[in-house]
This record gives sequence, structure tokens and C-alpha cells, in this order.
Amino acid sequence: NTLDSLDIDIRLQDWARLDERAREAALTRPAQSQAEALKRDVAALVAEVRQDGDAALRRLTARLDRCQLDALEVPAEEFAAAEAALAPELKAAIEEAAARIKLFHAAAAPLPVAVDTAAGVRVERVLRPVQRVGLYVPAGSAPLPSTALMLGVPAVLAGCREISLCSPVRADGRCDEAVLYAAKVVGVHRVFKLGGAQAVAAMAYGTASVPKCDKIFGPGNSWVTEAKLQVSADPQGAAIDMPAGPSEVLVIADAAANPVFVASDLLSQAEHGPDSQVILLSPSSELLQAVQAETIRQCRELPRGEVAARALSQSRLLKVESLTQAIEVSNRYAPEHLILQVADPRALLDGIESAGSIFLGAWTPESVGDYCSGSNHVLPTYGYARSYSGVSVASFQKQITVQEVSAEGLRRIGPCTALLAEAEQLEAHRRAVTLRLATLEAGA
Ligand code: HSO
Ligand code: ZN
Repeated sequence: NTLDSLDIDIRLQDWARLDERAREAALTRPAQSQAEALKRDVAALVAEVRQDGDAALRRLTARLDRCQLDALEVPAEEFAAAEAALAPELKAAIEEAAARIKLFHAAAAPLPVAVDTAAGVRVERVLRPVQRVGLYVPAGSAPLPSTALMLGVPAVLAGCREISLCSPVRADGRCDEAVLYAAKVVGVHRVFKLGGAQAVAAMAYGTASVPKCDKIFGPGNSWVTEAKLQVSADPQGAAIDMPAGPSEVLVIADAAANPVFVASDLLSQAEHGPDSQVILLSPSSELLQAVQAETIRQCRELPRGEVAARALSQSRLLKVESLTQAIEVSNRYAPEHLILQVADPRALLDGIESAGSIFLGAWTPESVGDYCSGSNHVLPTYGYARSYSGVSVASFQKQITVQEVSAEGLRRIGPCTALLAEAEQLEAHRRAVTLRLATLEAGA
């Protein structure tokens, strides 16, 4: 095995022995390269697409993806060819996953609300789809058809009018077949052979071929992430789903956990990229040592072992005093994925304040959520789980409030309005109520 000599190292530390600075360091994500050079390069790409539209997209795709594009949009024949080329079992798996993702997302979708907050005062919430949305599906080190499902299903359920998807083109001029099939299965309207910052720019500003989008969704490398940040800071650009960083998992395991399972979960996140972060918390030194050995052993067997090893070198195995302390540390870290491999995982659930998605018990690997349990895998990373949630139907909707007050209703709530307006010294506000009340008095 070529990985036999690979240097694999995961640091094991005792939380109780770390001072505050060392604790902070143990939970710090690897720095994101927000280098000035990256910002400048991305700004130049975005400006070029804004200025030259399709011509810029062809130029950049030739340079960066080594592909001379004619049409930017995937034609019907290419969808048909992709469908014909895929193994029937893979197509069935894509359909099976899509069905469960749809089941959960439909059930979890927000509902309209109507409440009478006083007699004659009706307040409602109505839902409207974001009209034009852009989905980004990476294909960097590996194409991710599952991401097409995770973004496409909620967009369709929300009723978005125009759903565009961009995914990097291969050197042979085609997009990944499984990505195309997944896009078709969920009902994405149009797919474009575009990747990187230029794809984000195209969706944010629109070109002759690519429709302008109101909101852009999906993960991507540092170029894609930086482009999303830049276009979202421009009122003429597009909103974005959430800020993003490299993928991460935190596992809490007790002495009875199976080290083989725990190691496989740590590695499934580590293999995503050299900047992925994985953390294990356990009160059991034996378990931590067993997982350390097992992770190194399994890592050597992986096709992406070298990538995983680089991620592991930035990761931590932490000995904690108790499961209670593990929860404290986890809440402080706010992981994208949190796996609870403990005897009674439900007992810990109430204590968890911040996490993108939680996996309960020995039989729930993160992989099931990545693909087909039904939950979404586009989740807040980099500590954003403290304040953001994963992608859902609500991400593709606007919630609009509506109120309707009758004459009787205004008699009831008018005095409260007028008094508060007076306290804020906003006389026009006050009169908008008192003039009406006077009219009612005169008529009554
Ligand atoms: N764990 C990734 C999602 C993914 N895994 C896609 C496999 N394919 C970020 O949540
Ligand atoms: Zn994954």
C-alpha cells in the first residue's frame, strides 16, 4: 500500500490541563485564506463577467477549466445522454434519496399563519418564493450530485419561479452525468456548464445566457465563497444562503462507543478536504487512544487517505471530564455536524445549543445525512451554527406579514398606537390614528 509510510498524526489533549488560551487554540478553525490576493482576483473575475457577460464566461472557462464552450447551457440531448450512461442502481439511489429529502423538507416547511390579536385585528403571515434562485454544485475534487438534491428539492418545494444550477464543466465539454440526472429528477429548470467565481458572478448579475438570480445557494471552494461574499455585499448583486467555510464534524463518544465506527465518522469528514476539521470529545482515555490508533489504521486504506491525513493533522482528540463538559465544549465550538455516540444520546439533546445537524447513536453515521436520511447537508460551518441554520424550504421563501383592522379593531388598538407615537414624538404617526378615530366618533 502506497500510504504505508504516510505520516498520520492526530493530537490527543486533556481539556482539564489546557489553560484558556490553549482551549481557545484547540477549538480554532484553520485560518481561511482571506488573502488580499484572493479578494482582488475574485473582484477582477466578477467585474470581467459583469462587463463582458457570455464572452467573459467563455474566456474564463477556457482558461480555468480548459474547455472551449459553445453553448453555456446544458442541452436536452446531454441530459438524455447522461441518463442513458448512468447505472440503473445509481439512478434508483438518486431517486430514492430525492424522495426522502422531499418527504422531510415538505413536512418541515413553514406554514401560513393567521391570528386575531384583538377583536377586529387580524395579523397574518403569507409565504412567497424567492422568484429566481441560483444553485451552485461543486465538482472540484469530486462532483457532488447529492448537493444538487439538497438544493434543488427545497427550491422546487418553495415554488421558485426560475431555478438555475451551475456546475463546473469537464475538459470534455460535459457536466458530470450524476449531477445532471439529480438536477433533472428534482426539477431544476436550467443547468449551466459554469464553475468557480465566474459562475457566481453570472448568476448574481445575469448575462445573455444565464438569468440573473435573486439569491445564490451552495457550497464551494474559497473562490466561490469569496465571490458569494462580494456579490452579496452589492445591492445590485444577489443574496446568499449563508457564509461558509470548510466542512467539519464533532463527535462525542462514551467509553462504550465502538472505536471503529467513531474513526470511520472522523475520516468521512476528513476526506472532504485538507482543510476539513474533525474533533472527538470523550471522558474515556481508553476510547480516545483506541480511536487514535484505529483512525490511523483506516486512513491508510482510503483512496483519499492523503487528503484525510492533512485534515487530521489540524484536528483534535480531547479528553473531557464528563459528557456534560463535552456538551459545553461542543456548544462553544458550534459544529456543522455533531455525532453523539453515547449510550443514551437523547438525554444529551436538550443541552445542545448550537449545531448544524445532529446524529444520534451508534447506527447514525454522518453519511446518511450527507445523502439520504432526508435532512439537508448544506449546513453552517466555521462557528456560524451559533446563529445560522442549514438550508431548508424557508431559505427559498420570504415571509410576508399582513394585517387587517376593522373600525371596531381600530377603536381597540388605536389608543395604544397613539400613546406610543406620542412618546416617540412622531406626530404624523399619532394623527394617522386619531384622525380616523375622530371620524368614527363623528359617524357613531
Ligand atoms: N459532508 C458534506 C456534504 C457531502 N458529503 C456531500 C458527501 N457529499 C458537507 O456537509
Ligand atoms: Zn460528507
